[in-house]
Amino acid sequence: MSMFCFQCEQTAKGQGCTVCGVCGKKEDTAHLQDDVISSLIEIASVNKPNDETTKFIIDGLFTTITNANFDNDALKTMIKNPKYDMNNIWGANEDIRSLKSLILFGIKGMAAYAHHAWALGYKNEEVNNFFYEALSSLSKDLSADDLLKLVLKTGEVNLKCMEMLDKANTESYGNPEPTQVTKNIEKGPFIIVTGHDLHDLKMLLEQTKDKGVNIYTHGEMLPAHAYPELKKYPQLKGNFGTAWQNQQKEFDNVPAAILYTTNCLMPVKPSYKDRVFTTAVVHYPECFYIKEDENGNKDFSPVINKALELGGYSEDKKMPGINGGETLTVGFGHHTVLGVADKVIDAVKSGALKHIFLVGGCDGAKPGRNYYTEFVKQTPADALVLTCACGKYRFNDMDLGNIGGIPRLLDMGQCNDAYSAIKVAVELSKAFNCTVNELPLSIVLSWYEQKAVCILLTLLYLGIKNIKLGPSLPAFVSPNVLDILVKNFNIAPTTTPEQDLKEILG
Ligand code: FSO
Ligand code: SF4
Repeated sequence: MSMFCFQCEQTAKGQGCTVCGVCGKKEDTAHLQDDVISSLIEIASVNKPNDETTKFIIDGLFTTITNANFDNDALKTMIKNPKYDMNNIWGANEDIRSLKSLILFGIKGMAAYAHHAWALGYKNEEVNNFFYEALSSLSKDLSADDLLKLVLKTGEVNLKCMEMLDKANTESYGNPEPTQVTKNIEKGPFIIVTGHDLHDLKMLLEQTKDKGVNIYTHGEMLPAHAYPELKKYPQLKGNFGTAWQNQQKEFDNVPAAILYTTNCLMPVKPSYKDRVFTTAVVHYPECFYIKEDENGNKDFSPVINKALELGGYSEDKKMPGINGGETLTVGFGHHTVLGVADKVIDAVKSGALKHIFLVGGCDGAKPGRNYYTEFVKQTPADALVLTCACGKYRFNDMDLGNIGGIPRLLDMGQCNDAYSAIKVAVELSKAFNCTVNELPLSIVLSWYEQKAVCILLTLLYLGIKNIKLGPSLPAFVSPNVLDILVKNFNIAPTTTPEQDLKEILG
């Protein structure tokens, strides 16, 4: 075995990548990523929380998330001695390994959210302190019971972290509002911006004012169109392509510059390598990296100049979604949805609205992921579908109609905007004087990488039961740990859309 990684859904044989990553991560890079984590465990164990160390920890964790950093030189700068021996974790009893993996992968996801909030000047002491507590616990000889408590605490703290990021985004850019987004690309120079970082997008929008360069969002950047302080820029035109796993096909020879602000970055093909730019924790060998200066500013002129040089398409181009739709509607965060809460409550009371589904999470390459398209297609006309994260590209270009003026498909935003779905569910449960589990609400998740792990842990911390999880269960959940999840939360793998809908709707 030359490497070991089982942190994401596409892990080899559903067990672990041991020769090279299915994601394209090579053995040497995998070892360096392990070294980043093992040095962070030591750093967290000996240091008292302070801003400089915390930022180093947050970025180090985020760096090792799936599809973010493939650059050995960049990884080497994040490794400090002494290092904890990760084999103590990977070689431990499988339940201990499983619980420690849930904590480690959960805090990697949470670090991504803390990173985005930090970029906007938002920090939370409890969130920051927990990075130290969780990392140092990985080197301790803790019982399964104690580790299980920390697993649920990861979910609890992640809720605070997502709340902080929601506050950071909405206070900086306003509350998302319903907005139609075109999938058509105008002729002329353009930049594709992918990833989750709204602050990077905002800087780019400022720097492309009157430059004759249009901006298209890609993947998880789509919700940006709904924020008043971002949508006001006329050059923010529309959304390019579908979810991350299609990028090698969709970016092939594209006459545009592409900026990655976060994962999910796939190995970059030679046909578009010269136009890929990365920033923050994203690195790829030989691709131009946009640095941050000491004042937190970034100079995106290399990206802008590349877009001008490439010139874009010579004619307007249609790039419909996977179901043929040419527009998407975004902007149904908690503020908008709770703004029509009375309508939703009346519709439930009158029987016009019988069920709410949250179909959220990541997309990925597995053929079985068309489950989510079929599931949403088959939801009955008296049901709402809330969604967030990149898995929605399987169905977000479909017109599902509306119930009493409320669109049946409500896009709440990025994966971190799972916070919005939680807030809406909690408010509805208060209005109906019941628990979230007693609402006519079902959660169907698709997971891929570690942000989905921390969101799942948050849902479990909240005591939410009957979650259906697909397209496969995490390799790092041992049979005994799964047993605990099934007994306490009745979590279940997705089966077929027909069977799951039948079971949910009785
Ligand atoms: Fe997707 Fe990638 Fe947002 Fe993830 S683009 S898979 S869970 O990074 O973070 O949903
Ligand atoms: Fe394998 Fe996923 Fe790890 Fe990549 S991130 S090496 S695909 S488990």
